Amino acid sequence: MNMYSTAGLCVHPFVLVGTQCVHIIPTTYTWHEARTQCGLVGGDLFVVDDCDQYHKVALFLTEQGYPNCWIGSSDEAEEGQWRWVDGSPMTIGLPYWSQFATGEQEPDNPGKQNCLELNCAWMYRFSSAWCSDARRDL
Ligand SMILES: [Ca+2]
Ligand SMILES: [Ca+2]
Repeated sequence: MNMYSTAGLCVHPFVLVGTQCVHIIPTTYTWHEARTQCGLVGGDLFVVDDCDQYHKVALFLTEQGYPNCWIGSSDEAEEGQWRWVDGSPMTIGLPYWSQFATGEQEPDNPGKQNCLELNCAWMYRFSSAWCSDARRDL
C-alpha cells in the first residue's frame, strides 16, 4: 500500500521508494480485504501513474524477493476499464501488462479476473487476477 509522505518522510512501517511511502502487508488477503487493511493504517492499495516510479518499486520488490501482491486497480465497475482506487484511469498500460510465452497478453479472462496484481514471475508486471484470491498487498 502507499500513503503520501510529508516532506519526504515516511511513518514506520512505511519506507520511501522513489517518491512514495510504501509498505507490504505480509498476511494474505482477498483484494477487497487487502484494501480494508490498508485503510486501517491510513493508506490505500498501491497506485502508480509514473513509469519511472513504477520501475523503482518493481526493483524494490525484486530486491526483497516478494511474491505476487495486490495493487490498487480493478475493472469491477466496468469490464475492461481499469481504474486506480483513487478514481484515476490507468495511464501506464502497455507494455506493463504481463505477456505469456504463448504471446497472450494480460489482462486475460475478461469478466472473471477483475483485480490487479503485480506478478513476480513476470518482473512484477500487471496481471488481472480473481479478486477472491489471497495475496499480499502493496
Ligand atoms: Ca476484468
Ligand atoms: Ca490474468
